[in-house]
Amino acid sequence: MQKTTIKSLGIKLCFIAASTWLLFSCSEEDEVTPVTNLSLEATATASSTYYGYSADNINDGDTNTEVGPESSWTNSNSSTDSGKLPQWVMLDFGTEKSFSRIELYTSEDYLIQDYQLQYFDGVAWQTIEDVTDNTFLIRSHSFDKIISSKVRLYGTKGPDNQSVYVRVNELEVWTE
Ligand SMILES: [Ca+2]
Repeated sequence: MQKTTIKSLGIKLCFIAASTWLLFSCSEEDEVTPVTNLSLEATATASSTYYGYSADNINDGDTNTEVGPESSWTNSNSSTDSGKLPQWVMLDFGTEKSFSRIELYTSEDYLIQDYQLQYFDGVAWQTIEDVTDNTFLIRSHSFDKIISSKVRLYGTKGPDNQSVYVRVNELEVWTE
């Protein structure tokens, strides 16, 4: 799902009636805030990662939903303590950002089922959305504006055919 980015216009707009050359409006336009996917400038890390997979796949701008190490992140081997659910994958913006929509792309035929989207309030993680029994390959989450420097997906259940692995192919965090 490609979103259009509106370029910021910091220019003075003047409208001139061509027929009379009469200036009837000349005003400073409020700066247009571009709708931005903050994820692309964020750093991605995870609580654990399966061999060959990468947290970097969740914010590389590629919304391919194919299953596999080339396209997604998943937690490490579930037979080890470090790979057991819950597991998380996080985006760190570096500074506080304002956002109100998150788009999740998971893996075809291996949909993440149960997860929370969370933000860091400076002290603790707070839940934005608590999703159970997800059946969407691509799922949109809209909410009241949040200001935070970090967002994470906290995964608690993968697909029925591999419930111990939670898979994320892309996590977009939009300013609006
Ligand atoms: Ca990706």
